Amino acid sequence: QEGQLDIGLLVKHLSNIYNFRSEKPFRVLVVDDSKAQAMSVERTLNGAGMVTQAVTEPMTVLSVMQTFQPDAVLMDMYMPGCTGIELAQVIRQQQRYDTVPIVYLSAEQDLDKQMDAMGQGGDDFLTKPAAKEVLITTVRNRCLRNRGLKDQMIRDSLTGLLDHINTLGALNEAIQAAREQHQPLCFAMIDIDHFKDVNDTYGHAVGDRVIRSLALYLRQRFRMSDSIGRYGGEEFALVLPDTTIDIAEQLLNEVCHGFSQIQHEAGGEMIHVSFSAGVASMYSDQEDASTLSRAADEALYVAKRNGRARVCV
Ligand code: GH3
Ligand code: MG
Ligand code: MG
Ligand code: MG
Repeated sequence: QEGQLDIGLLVKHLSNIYNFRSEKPFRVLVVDDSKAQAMSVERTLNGAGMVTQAVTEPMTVLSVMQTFQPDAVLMDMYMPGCTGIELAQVIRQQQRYDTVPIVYLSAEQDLDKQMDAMGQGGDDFLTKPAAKEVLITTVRNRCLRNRGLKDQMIRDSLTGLLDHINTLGALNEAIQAAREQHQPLCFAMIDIDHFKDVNDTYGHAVGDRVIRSLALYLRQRFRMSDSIGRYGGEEFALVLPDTTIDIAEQLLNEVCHGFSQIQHEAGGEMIHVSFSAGVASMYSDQEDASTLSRAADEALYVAKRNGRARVCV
C-alpha cells in the first residue's frame, strides 16, 4: 500500500522538479569580439527562449558575469588582447564559477587546438558556422545539467528537500520579499513524535523510510512557491510566502492529521507515526529569520508539551 502511494507522489514530485527547472529561461553569456557574430548567435538562442548578454570586450567578462549570472558561457577563441582559453581560465579561477559550463564556438578547425581548449576549462567545442540546432541543443543541455547539479548541491540526499542552510536562505529571501511586497509570511517547524521509539523498535531503515515519506507528503501538499526543508534529523521547516497565520494553521492541521493516517510498513506490521508543529508569522518589519524561527520553535515546544500530534501557533 505504501508502495502505491509513493509512486503517485514520486510522479508528482518529478513533475514539480521539471516545472521548477523550466520555470526560468536559461541565461547565456556570448563572448565574441565581433558584434555581428555575437548578435547572430544571440538571435538563435533568443529564438529558442534563452536570455542572452553579449561581451565584445573580453576584459569585462568577470564584471558582466557578476551582474548577469549566466547558466552557461559561449566562448570565442581568438580575440584581440587575449584568447578564449585564457579567459576560460580566468573564469575557472573564481570558485563561484567553477561549475559554469563553457562552450567554445570558433572557426578553429585544428583538432589539437580544439582538444587543448577542452583540456583547459572548456566543456564543448563547436565549430563556426555551427548548425542552429546543434548550437541550441548543446547550450540547452549544458544549462539544464548545470542547474540540476546546483539543485542537488543544496538538497538533502535522503529526502531531496532543502538542507538546513538553504532553508534559512529561502527564509531570508522570503522575508525580504514579504517586506517589499507588504505580504504576509509564515514559518513552520515540524518534529516527528517519539521518533526515537520508531528507530529503537523497528530499526533505523524504517525510521529513514518514515522521514522520506513525510518529505514526499509535504512536497505533495504544499505549493511550488513554498520552501520545504529538512531542518535537522527528524525536523522539517516550511517557508510559506503570502500566507496568513490562519491559513497556515489550517493547512498544517490538515497535513498533521493526514500524515498521522498513513500506514507505514515496519517489520511486517503497519504503524502510524505523527508529528507536532509550531507556526509563526511575520507581523512587522522588525522580525527576522532568527525571531521567526525562535517563535516557531517555542510554538512547537508547546505542541509537544500539550500532548504531541498537534499544531500550535
Ligand atoms: P519527541 O516526540 O519529543 O520529538 O521525541 P523524539 O523521540 O522524536 O525526539 P528525540 O529528539 O529524542 O529523538 C530524535 C531521534 O531521531 C533520535 C535520532 O536517532 C533520530 N534520528 C535523527 N536523524 C535521523 C535519521 O536520519 N534517520 C533515522 N532513522 N533516525 C534519525
Ligand atoms: Mg574572434
Ligand atoms: Mg527533534
Ligand atoms: Mg522528535
